[in-house]
Amino acid sequence: MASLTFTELVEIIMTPSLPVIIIGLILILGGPIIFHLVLSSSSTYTVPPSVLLLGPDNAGKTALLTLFERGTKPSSTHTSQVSHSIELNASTDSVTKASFRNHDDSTGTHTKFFLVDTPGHGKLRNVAMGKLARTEKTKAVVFVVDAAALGEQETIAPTAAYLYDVLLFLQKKATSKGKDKASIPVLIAANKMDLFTALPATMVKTHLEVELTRIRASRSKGLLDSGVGIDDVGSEEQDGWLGEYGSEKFTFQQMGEFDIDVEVLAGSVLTEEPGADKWWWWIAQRI
Ligand SMILES: Nc1nc2c(ncn2[C@@H]2O[C@H](COP(=O)(O)OP(=O)(O)OP(=O)(O)O)[C@@H](O)[C@H]2O)c(=O)[nH]1
Ligand SMILES: [Mg+2]
Repeated sequence: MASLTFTELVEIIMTPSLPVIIIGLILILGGPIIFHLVLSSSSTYTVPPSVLLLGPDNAGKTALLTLFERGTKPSSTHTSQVSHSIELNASTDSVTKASFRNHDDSTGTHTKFFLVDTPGHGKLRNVAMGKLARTEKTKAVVFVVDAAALGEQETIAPTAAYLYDVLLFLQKKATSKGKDKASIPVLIAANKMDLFTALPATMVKTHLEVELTRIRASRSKGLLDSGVGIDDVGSEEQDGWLGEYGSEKFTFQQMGEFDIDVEVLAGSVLTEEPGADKWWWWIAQRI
């Protein structure tokens, strides 16, 4: 057996016998499957995560995307009518911390991700919500608001209404049973802090919470006031309720029940101070 010559070996392989046929079949059929598994598990073949820029029109989404893309403040932007996505690299290394200006990705570890700009106009809301519903691998949502205009009722009402829809969508996604179940964190980027009318982050937060509470009450059609107890309410009504069911006031903290982290951070696209570094850092930590 030990002195098996080459011709003898070839003879054994070429003789049609059951083991040889079985091994041959396994190689032919299993090869492509193994090859596929190896390829699909390697990182080069996976789609980078996405971060969605949402928020009403004129909030500064496109300006922010341009700043992150070029590293310099944008000169002018137009109202967006379509979604636009760019590829960026973020790093959580302390050296390159918060530096979207540093486009040199030779140092440290970087994570590639897509930043997706959406149109904010109410008539194009379906485009943005469609992106939210369809974009696979959405890792985070950045909801940009104009903090300088948020003190006015004409701005806060539509802004909060949009935010309500986004948070409710994410809440449903977090409680869904399907395989697309996910808890996506939300950053409320309080933009335009350079303007003197800008509300500080804490006020942006409370103003939005008050308005979201109002919207929640009106959308529940006064259900709780009508004498129907919480226990009598069907699951359908509960599904449309944002945050802790039956609570009097909505707070962003209630989204924690669904593992959804909501944070409000102040900044500005057009000036260095306070700048957009905090937002970049927030994104870098979540992708
Ligand atoms: N003062 C000030 N103005 C800003 C800031 N960021 C953006 N803007 C201005 O706000 C306006 C709207 O910015 P965009 O980026 O076009 O707004 P958008 O959110 O993309 O709006 P839509 O595309 O309509 O949804 C532009 O004139 C910007 O120059 C900021 O931090 N400070
Ligand atoms: Mg835009």
